[in-house]
Amino acid sequence: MVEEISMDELKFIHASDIHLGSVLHTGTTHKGDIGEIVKKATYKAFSRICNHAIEFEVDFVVLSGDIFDRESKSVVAMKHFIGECKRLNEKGIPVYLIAGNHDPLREQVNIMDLPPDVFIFSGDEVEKEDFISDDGRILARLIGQSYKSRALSEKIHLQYNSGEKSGVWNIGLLHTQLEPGNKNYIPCSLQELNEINNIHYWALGHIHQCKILQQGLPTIAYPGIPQGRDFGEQGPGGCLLVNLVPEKSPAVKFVPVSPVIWKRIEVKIGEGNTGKENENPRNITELQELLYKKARDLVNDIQLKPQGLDIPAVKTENVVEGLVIQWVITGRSHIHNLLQEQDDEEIEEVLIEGLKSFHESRPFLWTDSIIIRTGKPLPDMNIMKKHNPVFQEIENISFDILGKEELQKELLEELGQVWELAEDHENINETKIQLDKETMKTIIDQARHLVIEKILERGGWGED
Ligand SMILES: [Mn+2]
Repeated sequence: MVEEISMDELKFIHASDIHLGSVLHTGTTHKGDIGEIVKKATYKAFSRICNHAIEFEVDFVVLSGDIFDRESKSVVAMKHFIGECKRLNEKGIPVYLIAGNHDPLREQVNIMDLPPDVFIFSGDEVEKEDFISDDGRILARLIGQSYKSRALSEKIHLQYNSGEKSGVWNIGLLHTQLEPGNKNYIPCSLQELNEINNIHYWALGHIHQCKILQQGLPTIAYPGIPQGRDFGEQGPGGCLLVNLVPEKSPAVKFVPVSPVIWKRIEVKIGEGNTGKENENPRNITELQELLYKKARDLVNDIQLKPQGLDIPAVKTENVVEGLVIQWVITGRSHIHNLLQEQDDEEIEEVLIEGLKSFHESRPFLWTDSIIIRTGKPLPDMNIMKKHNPVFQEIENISFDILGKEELQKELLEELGQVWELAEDHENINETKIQLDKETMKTIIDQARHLVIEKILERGGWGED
């Protein structure tokens, strides 16, 4: 589709969904150092993006929407943004940005003046802006359109064809959910993007998870949110460093910048873990010790690349200042009965108490919550299945539901109106419980175990 052309190398940073000025939902108001780190996290993440732009001597910075968190851009967020853009401009680095659904242009004028080399694409039509080299040649053409309101339902990408046949890198900025049926955030598909001529790199925004949807020409990528704000935005966030080299595939690297990382950690205890030291705690003290050891490992070995992302990460100094952790304790263990006898909140309080020293370490580790989802030890499932086919049947049904979409929809109806299977993450109904894949699996696993437990309680499982 895209012609190979001989032109200059180009290097730029692609970031999106900065959500400057939004708060991290850490639950409590933190005092002292942790409070400061949390409060400044989104600002710091953006400053680091700009630091890297300067350090890597990029040609320009591309921001694919939702730079701010609210339409009424807070003056503090705006001031920070302007300061950072000035810093880039002084180094000769321009900024190209589109407004997204969280910071649409509306009709209003900006509450503060922007530095000269910050280009905001129009909200009325698709615009093309040339990036020109010091010696006056056009090196790249940036193509984009801003959101004017909270939704953009036209297929604007169909007008992104640059018309240029060769000699110029074409970069498309698009803030989209990338779903053909989605009317709010530009109905669009991967195939449609591939069919637009001459775009070498699609700089997408809106999805908060870093995803390289396609490598080669064109490369299609979401950088994700640089600083997550809750457990829906787990793992290290960052931006993308993109190198466009003639006659080669674009080289894309992940650059971690999040000061704070959210992470849900499953700690599986009990049966099946007996081989591992200390992973079968017999009482609360041993469970405390196990969590302490896990916390220490987490702090000492922080992963700076999102899980499952298959591009290299730029090696940076350790940028993480803190971890916010939700512990989920699972597994079948004899400790289960002991935990059941106690008040959940009291158990949580005592376990969190055992992790308090990590508030002082850097990076800190803050325990948001501890969820206990343990079960009674069960006889060996394989032996049970051999003796009584009903256990095999139970397993088949639960695997069936996890694999078939129709069955999941049926299950949703059975579960009742408090549950919702939202496809559009921006239009989540806050009064409903989201049935994402992970939650669905947890419910089905728990249901399966409950059924098995009940059968066993009623006496025997066909054991001779
Ligand atoms: Mn968005």
